[in-house]
Amino acid sequence: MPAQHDRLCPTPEVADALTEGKPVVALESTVISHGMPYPRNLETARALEEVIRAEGAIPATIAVLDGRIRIGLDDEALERLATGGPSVMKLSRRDLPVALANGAIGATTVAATMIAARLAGITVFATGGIGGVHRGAETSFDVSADLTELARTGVCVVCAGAKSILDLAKTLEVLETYGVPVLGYGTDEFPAFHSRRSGLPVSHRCDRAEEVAAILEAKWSLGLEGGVLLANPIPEEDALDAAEMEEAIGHALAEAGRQGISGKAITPFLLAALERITGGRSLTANVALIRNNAAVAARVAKAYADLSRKK
Ligand code: PSU
Ligand code: MN
Repeated sequence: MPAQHDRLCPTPEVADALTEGKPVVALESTVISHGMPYPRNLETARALEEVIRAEGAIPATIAVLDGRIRIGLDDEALERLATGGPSVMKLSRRDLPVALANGAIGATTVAATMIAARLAGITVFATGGIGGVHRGAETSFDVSADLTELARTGVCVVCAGAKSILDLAKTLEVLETYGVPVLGYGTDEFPAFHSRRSGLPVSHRCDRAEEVAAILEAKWSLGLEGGVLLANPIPEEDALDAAEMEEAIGHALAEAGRQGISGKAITPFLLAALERITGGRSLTANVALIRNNAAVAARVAKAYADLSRKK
């Protein structure tokens, strides 16, 4: 049963699907408003919903509009998020109450989308890459709230790993400390977003959606709080060369340093810089991997719904 909450506003389709125990996949909106340029962001947002439907699940893109958390967006809402530029707030856990109280328009990060999904009763969420421990965090203390959210909120997040703008080894260490299972989908290695490999192991490999669903069921039936990270590598044909990306990331980080960018602005800044440096190829890869994650998330949501029905 979906939760009732006066700040939550699911579409009738999503509300019905949740009541009937049908598979639903949550999608975030920061990637639309701050992760990709217009019009690719809008095209991608629409395409992700289609991919999820084609797999037999219901998509629910999440954002804050007019003082409410919207679970499932119509095309007009998607367009507002895609074209709003800097007027759209980037909302993580700390920003959610402010945006709601002020009636602002806000795009939810992985952390905030997890919170909203959990409140609505959605268990599977597809994104591109999660936030993590930034390079140099030992002096900047910049660790994304996405990691703390994974520690506390029971949602399965399907991602393509994390970009190596982050320190992936430290990110995995923090996830281990927080007790978050990091499952590799068809891989033993944590993928590095644009490339399939990072050289770092995942905690467990799963080759089928049913295995993932069984782990989710076991974790939550035990009352273990917190999420599960399913790391799904970018398709081989869309992957970019790791050494080339490393060089591009070096340039992007240096540029951020010169301009003194920090805090919540750093991730969007680096994404835009990478796109410029790679002549748009990082964006093409980003679109391909998110689509792939949406399809896998739909399969996991279906497998989990099947398990829940049998209980
Ligand atoms: N990484 C990406 N693309 C993105 C993001 C991260 O490759 O769009 C977004 C996600 O919404 C993620 C957020 O939750 O950035 C992390 O921001 P921060 O590091 O400020 O927590
Ligand atoms: Mn940060």
